[in-house]
Amino acid sequence: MLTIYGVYRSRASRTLWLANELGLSFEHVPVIQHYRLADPTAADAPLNTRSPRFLAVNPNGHVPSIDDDGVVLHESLAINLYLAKKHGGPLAPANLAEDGQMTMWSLWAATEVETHALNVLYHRLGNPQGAKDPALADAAVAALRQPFAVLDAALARHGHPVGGRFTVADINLAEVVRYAQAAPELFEAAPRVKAWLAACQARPAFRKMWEARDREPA
Ligand SMILES: N[C@@H](CCC(=O)N[C@@H](CS)C(=O)NCC(=O)O)C(=O)O
Repeated sequence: MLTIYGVYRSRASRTLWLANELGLSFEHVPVIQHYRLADPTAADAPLNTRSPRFLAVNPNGHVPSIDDDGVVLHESLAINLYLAKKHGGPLAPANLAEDGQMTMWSLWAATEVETHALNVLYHRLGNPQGAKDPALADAAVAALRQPFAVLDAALARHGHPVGGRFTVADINLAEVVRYAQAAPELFEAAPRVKAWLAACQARPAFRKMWEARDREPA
């Protein structure tokens, strides 16, 4: 049995989307970020990233985590690579070269894009008024121009980052690039990235994840 820990409004969305793509049945345990609660230690607090019961699963205190018949994994992008490879099919690497490319793009998303993209999200959209720093958002947009050009060029070659088809690499990349959507100027300058992300987000498995996310309290 596969258990996925983490609310939809977290990086667990990546794994929940992938699980939908693969048609997996799973138990969803909606662990919420502790900082979204007034008192995460209160007796009646919902299961959160500081709950002892969750820390026993992931001592890092972050979501997502999975327990796949005793295989306990953390790190959203690594979880997705593992599940794709375990279940095979078109989402998974067809050979070692594709495996390397999928790992490369996933690490690229985490190291070259994610921090800047989150700064765009928080400082243009997510943070409350007064905690938004427009200069920080603009600096993040500037830092993302080069990675967006790199991804745009890769998509120009094959339509997808790996193998000329939709794979787990698309999911891992799309879920990180999504955070920068509050900067339309980045997407106007990288039209293939814009079209590719729209196609990723039009997939029924993404829509199913997003609708469940919308049903969760903000
Ligand atoms: N690199 C990790 C980051 C995990 C992470 O920071 N998750 C956030 C939610 S999106 C979290 O659990 N925050 C709650 C906390 O730090 O208590 C991954 O990709 O899984």
